[in-house]
Amino acid sequence: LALESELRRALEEQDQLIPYYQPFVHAITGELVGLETLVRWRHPERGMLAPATFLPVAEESGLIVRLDRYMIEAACRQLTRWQLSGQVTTPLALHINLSSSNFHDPGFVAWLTQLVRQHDLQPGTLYLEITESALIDEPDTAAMVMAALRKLGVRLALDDFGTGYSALSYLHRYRFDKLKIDRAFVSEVDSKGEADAIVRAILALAEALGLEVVAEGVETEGQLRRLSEMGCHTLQGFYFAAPAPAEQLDWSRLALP
Ligand code: G
Ligand code: G
Ligand code: NA
Ligand code: MN
Repeated sequence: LALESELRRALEEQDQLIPYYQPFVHAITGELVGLETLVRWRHPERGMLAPATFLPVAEESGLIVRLDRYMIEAACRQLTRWQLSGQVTTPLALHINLSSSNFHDPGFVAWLTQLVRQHDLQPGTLYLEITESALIDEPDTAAMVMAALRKLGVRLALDDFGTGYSALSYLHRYRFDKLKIDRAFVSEVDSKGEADAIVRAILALAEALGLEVVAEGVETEGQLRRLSEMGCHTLQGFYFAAPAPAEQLDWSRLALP
């Protein structure tokens, strides 16, 4: 309960919830092609908190809806700053995690429409990451909201792909733009033959369905090489950069072997 009221307060201030950004890197050119926004809470007494410590409370209390809006707004403002400072001159995929609670929030689409206009966001800039479990509760509402988002030029990424219990039925039922291959597979690419086979199958599926792909959790040069050989060219993971606050982001071409 203490954490809940503290989170409520944090949402009203500007310096407690901090967006961290983790790059997506092009496997061949080393260029930064996208960013995932991940929330951190700089708690005045408890120190820096990871999402796992407070997202459950945010979900249970319903505060997650405000938290997600807070993060979307913060990321859009940051993108504008980067564009004004000349750090971002080419299209960049800005990813934000979206909890399923937003699908039940009747004001969400109107709110986002307003934000897209206000920031003059070009279609294909903003991606919302959704997990399969987010689609389970109210599938029809989710489908309606997703269709409205796509009309706005907001894209949808299926997060943690391959770990849910019915991944393929979700691809069939909903229209996504991008798949994020779960790091459970990526971490074993280059060491276990089965993981290679699964990643190959996911890439073939994505190509057939016209979906973009990001491999998450890339930690080694070997994984980078393997993924690149397989034709998976957008990579995210500690090998390139950990999530970091905006001012610590390294915009230089990330070194590749
Ligand atoms: O950064 P880290 O690995 O600790 O993130 C853990 C999880 O928290 C991720 O799976 C991510 O989906 C979730 N998460 C991080 N930031 C946000 C956010 O702003 N909104 C929502 N809904 N989930 C987030
Ligand atoms: O569920 P989601 O995929 O959104 O979670 C992203 C989480 O993965 C973040 O908490 C982030 O800190 C973490 N992460 C990012 N890159 C790596 C990596 O290379 N290895 C591991 N183990 N975790 C990573
Ligand atoms: Na995510
Ligand atoms: Mn993921």
